[in-house]
Amino acid sequence: MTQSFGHKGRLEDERMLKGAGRYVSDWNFPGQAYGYFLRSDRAHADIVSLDASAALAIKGVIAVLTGDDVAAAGQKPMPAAAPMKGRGGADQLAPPRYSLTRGRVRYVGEPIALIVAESAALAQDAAEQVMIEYNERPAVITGEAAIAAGAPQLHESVPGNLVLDFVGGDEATTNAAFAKAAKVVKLTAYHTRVVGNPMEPRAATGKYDPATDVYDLYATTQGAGPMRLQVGAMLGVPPEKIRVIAEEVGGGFGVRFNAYPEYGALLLAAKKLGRAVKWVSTRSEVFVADEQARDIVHTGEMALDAGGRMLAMRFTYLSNVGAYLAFTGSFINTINLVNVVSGVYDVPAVFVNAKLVLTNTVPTAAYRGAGRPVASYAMERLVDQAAHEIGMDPAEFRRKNLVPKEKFPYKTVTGFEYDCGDFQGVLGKALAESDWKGFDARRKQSAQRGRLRGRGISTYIEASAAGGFAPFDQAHITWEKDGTITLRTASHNHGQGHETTLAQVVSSILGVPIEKMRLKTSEPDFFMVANPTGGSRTLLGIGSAMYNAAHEIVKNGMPLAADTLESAAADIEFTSGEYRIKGTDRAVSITALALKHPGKLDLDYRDRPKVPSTYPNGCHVCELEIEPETGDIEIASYVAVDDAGTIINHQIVEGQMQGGITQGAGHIFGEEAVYDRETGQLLSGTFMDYPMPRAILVNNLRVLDFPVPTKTNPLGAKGVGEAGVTGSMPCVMNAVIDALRQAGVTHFDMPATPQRLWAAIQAAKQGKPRAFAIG
Ligand code: MCN
Repeated sequence: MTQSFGHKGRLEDERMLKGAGRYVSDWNFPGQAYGYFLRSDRAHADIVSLDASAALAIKGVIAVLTGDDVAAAGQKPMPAAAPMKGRGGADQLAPPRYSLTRGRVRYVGEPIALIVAESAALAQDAAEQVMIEYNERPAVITGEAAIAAGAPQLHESVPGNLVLDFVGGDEATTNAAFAKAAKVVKLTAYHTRVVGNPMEPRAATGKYDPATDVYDLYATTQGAGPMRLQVGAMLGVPPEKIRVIAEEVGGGFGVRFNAYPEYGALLLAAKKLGRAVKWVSTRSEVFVADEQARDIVHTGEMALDAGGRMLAMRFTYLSNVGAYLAFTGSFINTINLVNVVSGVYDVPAVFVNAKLVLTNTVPTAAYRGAGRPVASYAMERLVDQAAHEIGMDPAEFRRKNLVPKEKFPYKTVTGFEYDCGDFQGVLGKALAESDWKGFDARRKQSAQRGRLRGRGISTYIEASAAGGFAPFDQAHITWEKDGTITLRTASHNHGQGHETTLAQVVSSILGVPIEKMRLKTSEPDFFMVANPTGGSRTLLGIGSAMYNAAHEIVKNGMPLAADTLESAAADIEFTSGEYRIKGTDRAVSITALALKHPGKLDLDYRDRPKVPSTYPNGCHVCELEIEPETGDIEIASYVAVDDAGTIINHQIVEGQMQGGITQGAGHIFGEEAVYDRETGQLLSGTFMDYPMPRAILVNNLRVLDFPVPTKTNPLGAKGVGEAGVTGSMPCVMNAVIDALRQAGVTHFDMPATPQRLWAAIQAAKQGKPRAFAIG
C-alpha cells in the first residue's frame, strides 16, 4: 500500500450537526396517508375474530388491512437468507411469516392489522376500536423450555420448535482428544437478549405507481440491495419492481439489515389506496417490533494436556431465535460461530453443535458482531476459567496457545483461513500498555479502599466481510459538470463515516480533494448491486471496488491526456491529480480532462471476484472495581490493541472501536430484554427499565493500533465496525469474575448489575458461590 490516506474530519459532520440531513420520517408526499400497526398484546393466542367496523366508521379512517388482505393479495412468506443445513444434511425449518399475521399471534408486538387514516394520531386512536377476540395458548419463552418434551408448539411445520440442529468441526477427533486429556474445563453461560435500539426509531413510507407497477419503499435501511430482494420476495414481484430509498439513517447495528413485515403491509396499502402511506414507529414500538439479538445459552469445554496446551474444544449453543426465523437468523447462529470457532488459538480439534429454537418472543437477528461476539465470549470465558483452574496467569496461558506468526495463512479446524496476523505481538503490546505486571499493587490499593479490583483480558478474532449476499460489489464514479465527483454504491452509511473514508480512498488515487466528492447510496432511479453495510465489510468490499475503479479511471484517462498534451502515453506520468510529461511542467489535471471529455472518465465498476473475508483481531485488557456493600461497579481503565490492517481514517476507526467497546460493556452491565416467563410480556420495554450504555461507561479507554496489513484486498485493510464488541464482552466479564472471585463467587452470568453483583456476593457468604450463574 503506497497511498497515504491522510487524517481528515468527517465530510458528513457539518450536515449532521446542523440538522440538515433528511431522515426517513422527513420525507412527505402529496396526498399521503398515515399508518399505525395494531400489534398483538399477548404472546401466544388464536385470533377467533377481528372486527374493524367501529374503527372504519371513524371519520378520517381510510382502511384497516389484516392478514386476510395480505393473503388475498398473494403475498409470499418473508424469505430467509442462505438456508443452512443441519445434522446429516437436514434442511432448516423456517416457519412461514407474512407481513400481517392471520389466525394466530406468536409474540407480543406481532403486527395484526394496519390502520390507515388521514393523520397518524387518528390511525392510532382508531386501532383502539378494532375488536379482537383471542383464544389464549400457553407461551414458551426460553430456549431450554421450547425444546423440552411437551412444550407448546409454535408452528406445525416445525416439530419440537427446532428450526435447525447444526454441527461444525469434527466430532470424532474432538472426542478422541478429550479422551486423552490431562484436564477438562467446562463452563456454561447465558448471553442475555438485547434490543438494538438505534437512535432513529424505525420508519417507512410505501408508494406505488400503477403506470409502471413499481413500488417505492422509503425505509431505515443498511442497504437497498438486499432490501429490494427481500421485499420483492415478500410481495412476489421481481426486485426490479422495488425501489428502496433512504438518505440519512440514524443507526443500524444489524437490526436495519433485514426487511420487516411492516414494509409488505405498507406497500400493499399504498397499492390498494393509491396513496403514499407513511409510518413512523415510537421507541416503545422499537422494543417489541424491531429484531432483538443474542439470547443464547452455551456450554464450552476445553481439553488440556499436562503442560497447559489446548488439545480440543467442544461448544454447544442453544439459540432462542424468537417466534420466526429472521432473514439473518440462521447464519449468525451457525456459520458466524464456526468461522472463528478456535479463536486465536492453535487447536487441533473443535466440535460445535448449535440448536436454533423458536419461542414466543420477538425474532432475533444480526446485531453488531452477528455471532462473533457470542463465539468470542464463549471462547474467552472458557480460556480464563481454564487458566484459573490450572493456576496459570491468563495472559501466559493465552500466549502459550496462540497461533504462531509463522503459521499464517492459518487453516482453522473448521476449514476457514486466517489470512495474516501477529497475535503474540498484539498481546505483548496490550500487556505492556496496560501495565499487566503492576496489577497486584493496584489491586492492593483498591482493597485498602474497600473495593474488589478485577482484571480481565480477551484475545479475540473475528471474521470481517464474511457472507456478502450480492453477486458483486458495484462502485460508480461520475464526474459532474462542476468538476465534483459523485460516488455511488449500495452500502448505506448510517454512522460509520463512509462518505469520508470512501472519498479518501478515491482521493488518494485521483488526487482530487475529498471535499469535491459526494457519496450516494440509494436513489430512486439508480439501482446498484452491492452488499449492504454489515459484517464490517464496507471498506473491504466497497472500498476495494472504489480503489480499483479509481485506478482504472486513471488508466482510461491516459490516452486522452496523451492527446491533450500531444505526447506519447509512455512519456506521461500521473501524480497528485495531474497527467504530466515526465520531467517537464506540461500537465493537465484529471478534472480538466474529465470536463473536456464528458462521460469518458466515468466508470461503472463491478468487482469480480469479490474480496474474501479477513480476520481483524486484538487484545483488550480491562480493570474495574466493585464496591461490595452496594454492588456498584466502575471500569477503571481499558486498553484495546487491535489489528485492523491498514487504517484509512484513524479518527473514524477509533470512534468505531470506542462505540463497539462501550456497546459490549453496556451489554455486560445491564442491557437486557427481560420477558415474563409466563405471559411473554416484555418487562424491560422502556429506557426506564432498559439501561442503554452512556459514553462515560468505559473510563480511561485507550484504543491503540497494531496493523498487520492483509494481502487479501488491495487496501490491506481489515474491518473494525464490530471488533470492539467482540473484544469487550469477554474482556469486561472476565474482569467482573476476577473481582468477584475475591469475594468467594466462583461463577456469575451477565448482566453485571449492581443488584446482582451485591446479591452474588451475599450468596457466596452463605456458601452459594454460583447462585448467579446458570451453569
Ligand atoms: N475503516 C478504516 N480503516 C480500516 C477499517 C475501517 O478507516 N482498516 C473505516 C471504514 O472506512 C468505515 C468505518 O471505519 O468508515 C467502518 O468500516 P467497516 O469496518 O468496513 O464497517 P462497515 O462500514 O461495514 O460498518 C458496519 C459495522 C457493523 S456490521 C455494525 S453492526 C455497526 C458498525 O459498523 N453499526 C453501526 N458501526 C456502527 N457505527 C454506527 N455509528 N452506527 C451503527 O449502526
